[in-house]
Amino acid sequence: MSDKKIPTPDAAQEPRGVSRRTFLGTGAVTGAVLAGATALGAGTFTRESWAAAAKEAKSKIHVGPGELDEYYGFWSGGHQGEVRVLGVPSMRELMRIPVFNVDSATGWGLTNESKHILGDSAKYKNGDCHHPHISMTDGKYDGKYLFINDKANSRVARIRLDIMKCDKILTVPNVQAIHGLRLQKVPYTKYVFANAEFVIPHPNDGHTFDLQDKNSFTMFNAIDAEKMEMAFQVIVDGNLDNSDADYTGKYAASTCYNSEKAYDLGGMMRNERDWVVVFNIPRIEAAIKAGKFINLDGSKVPVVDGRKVDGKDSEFTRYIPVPKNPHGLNTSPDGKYFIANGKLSPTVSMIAIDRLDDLFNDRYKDPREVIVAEPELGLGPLHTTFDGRGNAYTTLFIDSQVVKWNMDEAIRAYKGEKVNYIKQKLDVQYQPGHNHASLTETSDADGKWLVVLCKFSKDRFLPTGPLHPENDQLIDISGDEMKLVHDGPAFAEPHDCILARRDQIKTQKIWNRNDPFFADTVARAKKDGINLETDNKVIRDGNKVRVYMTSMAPAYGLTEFTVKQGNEVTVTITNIDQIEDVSHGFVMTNHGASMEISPQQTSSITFMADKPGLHWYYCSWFCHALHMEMVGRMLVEKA
Ligand code: CUK
Ligand code: CUA
Ligand code: CA
Repeated sequence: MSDKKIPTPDAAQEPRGVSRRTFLGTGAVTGAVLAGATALGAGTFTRESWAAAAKEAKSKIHVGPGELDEYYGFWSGGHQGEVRVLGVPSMRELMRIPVFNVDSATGWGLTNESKHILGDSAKYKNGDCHHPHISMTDGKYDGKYLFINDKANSRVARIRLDIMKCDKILTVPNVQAIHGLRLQKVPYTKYVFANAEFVIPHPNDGHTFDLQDKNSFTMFNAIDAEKMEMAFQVIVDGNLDNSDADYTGKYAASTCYNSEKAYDLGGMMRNERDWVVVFNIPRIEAAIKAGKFINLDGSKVPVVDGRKVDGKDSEFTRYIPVPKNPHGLNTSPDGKYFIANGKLSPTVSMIAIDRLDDLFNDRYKDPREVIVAEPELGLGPLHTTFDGRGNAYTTLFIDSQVVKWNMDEAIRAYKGEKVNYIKQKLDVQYQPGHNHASLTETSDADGKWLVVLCKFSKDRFLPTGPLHPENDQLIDISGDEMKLVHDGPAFAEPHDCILARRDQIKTQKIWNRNDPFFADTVARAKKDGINLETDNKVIRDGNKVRVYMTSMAPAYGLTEFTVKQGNEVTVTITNIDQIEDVSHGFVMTNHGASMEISPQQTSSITFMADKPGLHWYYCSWFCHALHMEMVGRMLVEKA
């Protein structure tokens, strides 16, 4: 592998004279396990061709002042813990939605409303999100919710797309590291499928390090999307990485890279094949309905066992051997295939979904009979996306390329026909993980734009010190040839994104006063006898002081209130402005308190009045010519 010749951009693209291949030294690291990969030319670059391409690209992605983008993009914020909203093709960042993090501007993680949503997990200030997915009806985005996983603290969050705020967070019990997340597509998103990556002992009470024991396992999890409660869990062999669901509502599938259940790197690469595990959702539902389930380690969630016993399959699962440490799992938008991306094998494996009924009815001698093609694409295939015209686009992490290939031709080649299923290889900069084509997860896949999320940006942007941004590249796939049109720096580390047509997302312009987002606060005010839209009052309840006020540009309803040192103060503000875009804020200086109050929203925050003295509070969102003057004072009297 190490002698494979990779064409590199000219010196202008390689200002520090480092080739990307020597830069990562990947040949040396993975050469042994990747032997047998094909080497295909990637095209060559000249200064002129880059300049010409750049000019053409500019005209494609230019969204002029005042014009709107065609697509919403929702980007995972990786281990930064948030979701970012981008416009595509301009790649302009429109909004950030805090989820598994603390956000100073909106007060997420600080306000009572957000802490209520964070629940038990409010104690965690970190998160690691990977996979944002939009709810569907009949295999098309319905624009209602976006779901995202938190690998770091084993959570799944839901974002309401009408207000672009997180409204539910669930910690999945008895597992570690929720990684893969996908939604049921058909008939609608009843379940969020979220798989846990790491094998742990059960009960995990400190009694053992032993992962080979039969009581050490991980689970595939289904969450009721509407209630955001656990629906069921399935014990599996090996571990689980990424998942997807089919277009019949019957099957979901996950990749497993650690069939070895190994503790060490070498061990996890020991087997030539790991597997894709397929879940039969109706059979699991039927077993649970019939009461044939167990509960695990003090949780009430129904659990079924999807492991093999003495080599015999359970009724719930089938294990399809695929090479080697597979990573991404992607359903083609025609509903025909699950595609497992080989990672340590240069191949992807195409599983025919219409053979899964027969697989579950034990009509095949070898479970690999459901595999209809295993095309060789290049080094380090991680994720595949689709244009709806029969082509697939797979990221090659090690080759730093996206390869476009044709699915039907790959199937013909697998049958022995001489056909070159590879259409094009395009260099990306550098080391791509996920890629995502517009509407690819739905039957609407429209083959217009492809976003490629590169893990390394190296020389593509002005240097920012030892920590580099990632590079989210936009590729035009509307023609026969893929064309790179934009480099977009992104902070830690998007992993994945999703694109929806702008007409598929419908947002509210201002808050509805009956919104459940702040219903608890409204209920508490009611108990205090407060009319939130009109009252400016201080309620004293022992050591607790509840301050209610309105806000209307450029003034708070209360500009002075007095508390005693040691009081726990809750400030509740209702923004009675009805004008779109007039958001106010509330910051109590030197108290760590900050929040957003958008038009018709009620927000509240609680802090300790521990310092005697006069303390100013001010509006933090620029709302009016007299925004600086939108202030008030809290007097804290000595105890
Ligand atoms: S994973 Cu990061 S590149 Cu978490 Cu979807 Cu594949
Ligand atoms: Cu209100 Cu600034
Ligand atoms: Ca393995």
